[in-house]
Amino acid sequence: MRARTHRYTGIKLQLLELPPSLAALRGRTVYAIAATLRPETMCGQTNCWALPSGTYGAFEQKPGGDVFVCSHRAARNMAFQDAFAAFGKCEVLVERVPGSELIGLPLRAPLCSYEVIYMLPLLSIKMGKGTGIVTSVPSDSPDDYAAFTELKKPKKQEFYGIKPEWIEPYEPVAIIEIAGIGTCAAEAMCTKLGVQGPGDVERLAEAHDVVYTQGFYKGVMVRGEFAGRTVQEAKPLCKALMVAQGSALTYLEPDKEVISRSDDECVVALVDQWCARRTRPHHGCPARTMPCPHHALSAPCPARTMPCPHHALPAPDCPAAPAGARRTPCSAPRPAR
Ligand code: ANZ
Repeated sequence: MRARTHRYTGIKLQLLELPPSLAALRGRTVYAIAATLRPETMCGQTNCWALPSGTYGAFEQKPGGDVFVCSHRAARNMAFQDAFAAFGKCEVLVERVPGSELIGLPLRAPLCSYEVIYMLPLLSIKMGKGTGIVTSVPSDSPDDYAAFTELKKPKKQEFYGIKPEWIEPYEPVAIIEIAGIGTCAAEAMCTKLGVQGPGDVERLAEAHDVVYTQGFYKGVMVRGEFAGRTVQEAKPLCKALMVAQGSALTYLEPDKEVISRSDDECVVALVDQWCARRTRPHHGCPARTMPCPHHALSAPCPARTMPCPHHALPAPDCPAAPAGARRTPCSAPRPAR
């Protein structure tokens, strides 16, 4: 089984109030970190989701600095990617932050069209994916649209103990126009396919595939800093903007659970490591190193480190690599010699 990596953007949603478990952190800047693969959709946020039965932690970015609330698993991955003061270590300020305590907290979210949004419950959150906190864009995510629409029902609000003011003033925001579908593609596809609600997994999966694919290839931004640009253009621009503002970070994690021989759960670590492919090309000559795809040289990249052939990530010291790239993230085992 070969694991790949997911490169998430961790969106920093500032907690404007602290729950009882975080009371000792009063006066500190505390962020819920939501993992997304769609940074270009952040101007469409209407709320954030947490798992009420989930357990989160609070982690200090550096001594006296900002505090991140996310799953322990995500914090461990981040710790091996220079997100915290010491490589490989996360300073746990609060071990147990119950998801139920996060529900109803007001948040300030980057690039969001609403000044304040609220944390709401979502039962389909997987604690083994991303940070366990998900920012909600009902205009372009069918899953968010179905869950958001469900929580607009007074009976559901009563059931989950949700105050109407946490959801009623909020509506999906038109942010991307997709030719043939329109703006608010999630609503359009859920209606077209007759999605019955958040539990209608099959139809939601179909809507998800259509909205994601069509949005990626045909979508044009109609709101925000990059209005007029295609989704493909806006994606890296929005991400870079938020990272430059300090309102987001990039982090990677394995796309599936990887357990080592010592029975530890593996993380993605930024390490000074050369990944060399030793497979034989078709003409039978052993290939010792990979040429750098940026330079398209037949010899190895002149830079200090090589791109990892498992993940095809750019060489950090390669002139074509994005600014800030330092080391080669690689979660794959070294090829056998
Ligand atoms: C904002 C957003 C906007 C998202 C948008 C999607 C569409 P997939 O969809 O499988 O490729 N996500 C992140 N962590 C999650 C978790 N622990 N449990 C459930 N869902 C989670 O995965 C990427 C998307 O899954 C992420 O991007 C996040 O929702 C959701 F128009 O963020 B997205």
